[in-house]
Amino acid sequence: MSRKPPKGSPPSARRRTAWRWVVGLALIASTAGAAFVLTRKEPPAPAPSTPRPAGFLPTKPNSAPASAPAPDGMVWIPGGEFSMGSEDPTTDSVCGGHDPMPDARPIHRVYVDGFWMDRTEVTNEQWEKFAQATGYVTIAERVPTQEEFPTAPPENLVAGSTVFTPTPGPVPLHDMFQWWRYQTGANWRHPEGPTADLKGRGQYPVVHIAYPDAVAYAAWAGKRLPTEAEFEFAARGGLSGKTYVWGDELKPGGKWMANIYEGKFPVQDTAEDGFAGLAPVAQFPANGYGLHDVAGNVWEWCSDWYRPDYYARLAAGGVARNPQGPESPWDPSEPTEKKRVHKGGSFLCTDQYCTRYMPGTRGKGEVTTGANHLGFRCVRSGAASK
Ligand SMILES: [Ca+2]
Ligand SMILES: [Cu+2]
Repeated sequence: MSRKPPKGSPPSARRRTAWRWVVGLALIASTAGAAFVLTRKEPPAPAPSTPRPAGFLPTKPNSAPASAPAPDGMVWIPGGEFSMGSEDPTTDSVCGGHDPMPDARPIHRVYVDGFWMDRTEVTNEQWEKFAQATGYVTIAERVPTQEEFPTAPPENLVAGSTVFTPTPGPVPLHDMFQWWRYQTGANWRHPEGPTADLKGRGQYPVVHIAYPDAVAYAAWAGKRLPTEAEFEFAARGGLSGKTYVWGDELKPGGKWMANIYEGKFPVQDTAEDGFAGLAPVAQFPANGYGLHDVAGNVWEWCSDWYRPDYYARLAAGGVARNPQGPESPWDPSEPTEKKRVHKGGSFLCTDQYCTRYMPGTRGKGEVTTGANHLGFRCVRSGAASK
């Protein structure tokens, strides 16, 4: 097993604060290798108490239609029973790409109630309305205090966020700090740093959003964040066990279906899909449920805590009904960080490094850490479960 850092996610932290100062630590953690630790230290899966499917079974959507007209900008996701997770990448059907993903196995049966989901990622324009209406200040905009970080040198207590920067030439892909930097003054209004602005970017997904920021927006909008199971049910669009949210072919009919990364990672994005970096929302075809960008563009927050062994625990209990995630977070590669699940991958996803734009895969992120490839969308419970 090769040694790899967590794929696709920015360096953790409250690292955002004393980022440069703790980078050394995180670096040790990441080069120690998430994959290595996962395979070595993950507790064995509990013995299944009921027989469970060895692979993907058909999705059985609920037949009940939506009980009300769709809220503005949302679509009805019928809910139902489906198979969640990724194939073992050593088998023919490589759902996880070239990247071993023990945390996305075993494939297990899950049932979710029907719900409404935003058709697109939350945009800058939508976030601006929220910020104007409420005066909400995101975590990336707040100056970290000495109280929060008693041991950090005062000069490191600066507001900012994590920004992707292409490298001048090819680099070994085991060290994400080569292409992630802590950028002073980066936040949703200034995605690449103080000199960047949102002119012409109203329809781009809002980025540099930490988990509590997304929760605050959702509450204001009368919505909530999706659970991981809801996100995956919705992203699969009624299909089962397909590699991509649109099917098994990366480019059906030669057409790109998502904003991901082409060219040599992380040196140059050749933008064959039309976009180097972020794209405005809904530039690619919707999936089977009418959702755009549930693969690629920006990672999206889910409400579940992250644990690598959660799927194994669920699989042991038969069909999991409306799972809400484990009671507490645990990431063996950074055991002191509290992480929640990210889904959907981003404009940085590529077969060369991270294939987690595939629907059965999982991302994770420390809750106060934003980045310029991380956003969210909201859901609203259906009438039945209100
Ligand atoms: Ca792209
Ligand atoms: Cu990725």
